[in-house]
Amino acid sequence: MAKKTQIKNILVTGSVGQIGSELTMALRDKYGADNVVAAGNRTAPNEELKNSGPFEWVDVTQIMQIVDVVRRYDIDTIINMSALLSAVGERIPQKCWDVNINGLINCLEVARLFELYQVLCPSSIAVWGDYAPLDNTPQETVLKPTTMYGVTKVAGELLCDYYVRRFGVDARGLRYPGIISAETLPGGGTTDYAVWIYYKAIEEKKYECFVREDTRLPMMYMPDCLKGTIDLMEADFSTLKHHGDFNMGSMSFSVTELAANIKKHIPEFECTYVPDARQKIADSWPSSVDDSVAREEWGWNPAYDLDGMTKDMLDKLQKRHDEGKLYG
Ligand code: AKB
Repeated sequence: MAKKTQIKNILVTGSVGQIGSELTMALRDKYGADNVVAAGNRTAPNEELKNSGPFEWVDVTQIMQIVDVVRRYDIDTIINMSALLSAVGERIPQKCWDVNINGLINCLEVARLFELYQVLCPSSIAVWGDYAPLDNTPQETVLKPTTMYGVTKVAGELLCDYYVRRFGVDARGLRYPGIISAETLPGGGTTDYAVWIYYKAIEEKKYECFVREDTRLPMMYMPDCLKGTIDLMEADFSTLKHHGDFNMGSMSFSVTELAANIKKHIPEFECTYVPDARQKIADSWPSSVDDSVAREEWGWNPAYDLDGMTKDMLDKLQKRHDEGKLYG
């Protein structure tokens, strides 16, 4: 079997999720609908995802299910978006480990055995915890997460780097901040409040936020997330000194600032605060990250700021609300 040398046929696991669904559509636009296989496990795909290209059921913890799709579609690149996020991971930590780590090592093993071109698996700001500087968190610093999700993301980064060094597998990853988008709702994360606030502002003109008003976390708008992910996928491997762990910054704001930004468009909007268990998770994460390494090594350069994102989010959600399909 010859080693695959380019991106041609892509498998996106976890394609039904918030990022996976939009990433699949962006990749279908770029690489051709038939060349991007969307895979999900249990949650049904929406009509657009199902009807725009191939869809397969794949449980990433079952390596033979990955092998089967890789063989049938001659896959060269796996984008592993399957993951349990921080809040749900605290409820079922063993399952979080199973999906996030056994699922990832299965993708890496398939890449090694079938000599695939590349595996990309996102990491997260959840890799940090106690002892890391919380402002402008550097690329290289202490990784001591306090959640199972964070533990799996640190282990996942190390696994990717190990497969690069030990087996020559091209494995890449970026530390996503909270991702904000208007298409597919997020599920099970701590940063989900930054998406729900927009939906509720349109629907009810009020939102009860599950973290304190002074909570400040790194965030990013989906178009930047898609662009950054595809740019890293397409970067020349020989220019990369890092592999599975690129810091990726964009914007950073407190909930008070986010609510005030929405109020500029919807003056009657009111946000109230009832912090729950997710506050502790948010408090363990940085407020901003230093992404100079990603900028240097593969040209990372986000386009959106808070004003631009808020306008775009509210325009999109208002249009859907007016058509009676805010939630799809
Ligand atoms: C979460 O909140 O768990 C995720 C993340 C920051 O990785 N959105």
